Amino acid sequence: MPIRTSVPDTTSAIDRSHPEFPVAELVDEDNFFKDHTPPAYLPEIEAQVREFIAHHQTTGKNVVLVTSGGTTVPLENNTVRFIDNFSAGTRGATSAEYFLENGYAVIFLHREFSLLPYSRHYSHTTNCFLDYMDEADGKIEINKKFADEMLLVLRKYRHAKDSNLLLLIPYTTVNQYLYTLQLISKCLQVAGKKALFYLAAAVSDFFLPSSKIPEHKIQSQATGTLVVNLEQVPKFLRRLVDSWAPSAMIVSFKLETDANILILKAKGALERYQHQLVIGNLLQTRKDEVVFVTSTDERWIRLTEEQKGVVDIESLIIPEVIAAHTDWTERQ
Ligand code: PAZ
Repeated sequence: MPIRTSVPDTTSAIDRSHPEFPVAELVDEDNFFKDHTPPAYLPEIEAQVREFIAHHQTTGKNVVLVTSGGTTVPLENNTVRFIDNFSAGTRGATSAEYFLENGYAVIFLHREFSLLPYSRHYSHTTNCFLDYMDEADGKIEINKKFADEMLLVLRKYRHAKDSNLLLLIPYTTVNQYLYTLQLISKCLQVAGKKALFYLAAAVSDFFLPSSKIPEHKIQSQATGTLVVNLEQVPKFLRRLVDSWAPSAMIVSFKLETDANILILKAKGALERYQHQLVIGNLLQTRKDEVVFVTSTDERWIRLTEEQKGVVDIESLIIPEVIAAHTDWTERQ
């Protein structure tokens, strides 16, 4: 087995439970946008998103916004150091593939350099991409062991690209994420209930406001120890539900590490933000089981022992989410 340094050591972790935070007041969110400048490239993204959505108004496809990967919190403006989280974007990239397979057009808002739909099969794996290739008669070819599966992935990838079904939008910092999420949500308003939000990104709860970020690399000689006072990121889900995307169906994820509080926290999120569905998962078992929590129901989706490590749990999650979207659309 290869050594995986990115897997957190959950057995020796110390429990320092921290309290629940209040929902952000609207003023917190207004202040966030007042105090933080939008990324300079935002108008370019707006043009791409508007064009993509306009195109799918003509194809009649439902459009899903999939958010994926983890946000960073820079500690310096010329960023040498930043706070990050574990998410590689597996959930988001895999889910995007199953949405595409099930007829949706996908806006994929992802952490730059995290996993992408289709290429995820060959990047960030324990194999180097060169391991998928062989040399034969002085020419390069795909290793026969991988060729059939690769052809299937290639076909799906080409179809998504050639039919303009997948729009890749990157972010890195939490500031970029929030500005871009707000922008895409507002652009998606024209799609009404045909728009679906599938918020799988791991968004930082804490950040360093721009007013407190030093311009240059923090000097260790000057500081000795480094004390960083982070502030709470306003919870934007309420704003998303109320005003950025009032006609869309919204699915959020809730990640916990303590199984005893997962359902409680998922229900809490649903009550607070009044959206349609929370998918709960535990860090330790997220690839094998998730729980769907709605205002009336909680239901586990689990891989069987034989399926573990072989089947993507997203192949079970996405059809269920789509069924819920269809059902919800019909009831509106
Ligand atoms: O990227 P990944 O597949 O390793 O992890 C996915 C996940 C656990 C980040 C996602 O399923 C999730 O729960 N996102 C929301 C996290 C949260 O803010 O609670």
